Amino acid sequence: MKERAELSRRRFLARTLGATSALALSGCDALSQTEWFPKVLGTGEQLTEAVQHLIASRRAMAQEFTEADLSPTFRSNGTAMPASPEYAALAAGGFDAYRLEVGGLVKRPVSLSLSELRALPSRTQITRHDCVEGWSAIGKWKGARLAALLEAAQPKTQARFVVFHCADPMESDGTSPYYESIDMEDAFHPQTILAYELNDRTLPIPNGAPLRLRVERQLGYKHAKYVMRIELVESFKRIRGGKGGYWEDQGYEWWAGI
Ligand SMILES: Nc1nc2c(c(=O)[nH]1)N[C@H]1C(S)=C(S)[C@@H](COP(=O)(O)O)O[C@H]1N2
Ligand SMILES: [Mo]
Repeated sequence: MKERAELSRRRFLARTLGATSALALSGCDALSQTEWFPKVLGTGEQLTEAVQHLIASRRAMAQEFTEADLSPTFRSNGTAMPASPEYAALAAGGFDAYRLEVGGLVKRPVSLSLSELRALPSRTQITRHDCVEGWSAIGKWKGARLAALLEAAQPKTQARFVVFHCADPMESDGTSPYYESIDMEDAFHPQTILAYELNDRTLPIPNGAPLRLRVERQLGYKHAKYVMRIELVESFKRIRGGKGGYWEDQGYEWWAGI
């Protein structure tokens, strides 16, 4: 039974990830191992009750709402159209040429088109977005589970954080693209998705097309829009300002849990 599930899972991933990755998949057993994840869970056994509570609350689900609760419009904040020629070209082509790159501390770097991302296990959720600037909105998001993507890329044991590199430059000279990061606990949380739909429609450009992060127990600025590349790292030391995000480098908290 277990073997069968594993096989079909493998076939699914092989199909999803294309021929090159399929070759690599067949030669390697690591998919079924996801080595470091059980290790993280396993450490719970040696922890005090207080710490276990903390971990349990970190696994808790963010509140979900119903269609009746949806905000009439989901506003855009921050960048509404990335000011880069590369992004403009992608958008002009309906994002057909878009590929999400996943690299850094992974055993199997992957590169996925939007249709490949749509073929990954998905989740749909109606949640409330809270921005530190003092507004909230309830939206319905559909996207690929980040956990499924990471399982395909196989994080190395040293990987501690997932960094999201975005398309929008934050300086007028076209440099310093927006970026954000989360830890593995949030990365593997069931509500953490790479969304390609908002309110049953293709994700609009002002809300982060073609792909934006939803990390539902964190404040708005953690939800990276226009995600182009995902990098697994052990620390933020060598990344930009070293604080794990564009706003974090300007003094915002890295941990924006709510
Ligand atoms: N790439 C990128 N991601 C971003 C931002 C941004 O300016 N660029 N703004 C952040 C902030 S502060 C918020 S509140 C949300 C806004 O998402 P929305 O435009 O869908 O409302 O995106 C976050 N992610
Ligand atoms: Mo925000």
